[in-house]
Amino acid sequence: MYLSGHRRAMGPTKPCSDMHGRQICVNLVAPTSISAYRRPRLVTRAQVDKADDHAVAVIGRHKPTYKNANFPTDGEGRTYHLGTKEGEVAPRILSVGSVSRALLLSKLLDPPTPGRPLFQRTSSRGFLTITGRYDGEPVSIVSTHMGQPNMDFVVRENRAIVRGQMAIVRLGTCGAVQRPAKLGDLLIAAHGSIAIRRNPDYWTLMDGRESLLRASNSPTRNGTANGTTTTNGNSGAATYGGFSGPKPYMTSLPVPANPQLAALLAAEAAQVVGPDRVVEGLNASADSFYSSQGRTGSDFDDRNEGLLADLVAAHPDLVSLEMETFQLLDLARCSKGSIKAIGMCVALAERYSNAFLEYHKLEELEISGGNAALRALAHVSLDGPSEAEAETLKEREVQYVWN
Ligand code: R1P
Ligand code: URA
Repeated sequence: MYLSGHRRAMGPTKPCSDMHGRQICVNLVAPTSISAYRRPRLVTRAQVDKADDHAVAVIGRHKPTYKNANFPTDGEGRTYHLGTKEGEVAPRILSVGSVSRALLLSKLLDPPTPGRPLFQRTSSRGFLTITGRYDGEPVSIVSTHMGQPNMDFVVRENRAIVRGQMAIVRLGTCGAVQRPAKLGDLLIAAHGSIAIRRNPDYWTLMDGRESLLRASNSPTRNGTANGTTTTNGNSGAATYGGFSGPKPYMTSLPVPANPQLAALLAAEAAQVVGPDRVVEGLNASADSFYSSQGRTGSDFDDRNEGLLADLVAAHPDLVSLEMETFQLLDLARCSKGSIKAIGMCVALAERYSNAFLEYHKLEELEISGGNAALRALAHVSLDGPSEAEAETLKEREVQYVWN
């Protein structure tokens, strides 16, 4: 017997095991009556099995047992979030934001041999990996979803199952922050990337700060006496009437891109869309699409009205603003030389004019950018596995899905 929840808009529950082998309940997307979620009820095994008959999908259920809490993999060696194992992912990876972009760009891969379709796997967390060849070279396309934590999963879990040096190119969408970057251009993070983070301490400490300000009643550095500062720039504190306090948004120092991959990608992109549609510069990756990218509104107290202007003043070469490139370049920088990485984005929004790209143009540019990125990936030089690693791989008889 299992205790079913009573939350609104949820179907019946089904027992399954969590990563520690404990029984937990998960929701089934199945028809249910209103009375089913008014109060907790006991569900029998038979009812659960019956409910399963109607189930359309159960998302997020992990059947396998994971062993190592430090870096969980299942009995087959599949990673916890991406669900792939050694031999299924190529050392050359194209990371894209959405599943639809991954599927679209998989059409650019070399045609699979009859009877051997491209390798495709979707993990229980919705990460899609497609592996095939481009210009004869094994490549994988991975849908990374949104935000820096998802890029962290993609880079670390793929690093764990791929041998030898890797190359990762992100093809995303972004906002164009200033000219010369224009709507529909391909913006390459050749100058690296900075991170922008909303700083909750600014709001946490606001009450104390405002009383200090009232007491001192004096204007502030980079701000105003009523505390509506929108100061930005490198980490550090703003001063409020002589007292230090945090700023609402923090920016990191730049992390570099791989210069070889950046140059290859820029050349390939220029071939595909023309040099006047390719802009190389600095990227900024924010921890939100809204406040930390300087999008304003009246529902929240965001204190970000001056964010974009401050960013541009501090970084004259800033061209693109999105949400993942920083994490990719930062991990590549910390990968002990084992990952070459670069990011390129289609300018989907012009932040200085408020224009937004039409959908059909985006798809065309995703294809152009995809071709350029795949060509750069296929042709960048990478060191293969060490001799010792190659020997171990042979002994373990790893099967490669692209062979
Ligand atoms: C926000 O809409 C998403 O679009 C951008 C941002 O980085 C964020 O992931 O990239 P993708 O189009 O690759 O998802
Ligand atoms: N993606 C972002 O993160 N920002 C934009 O402005 C457009 C796409």
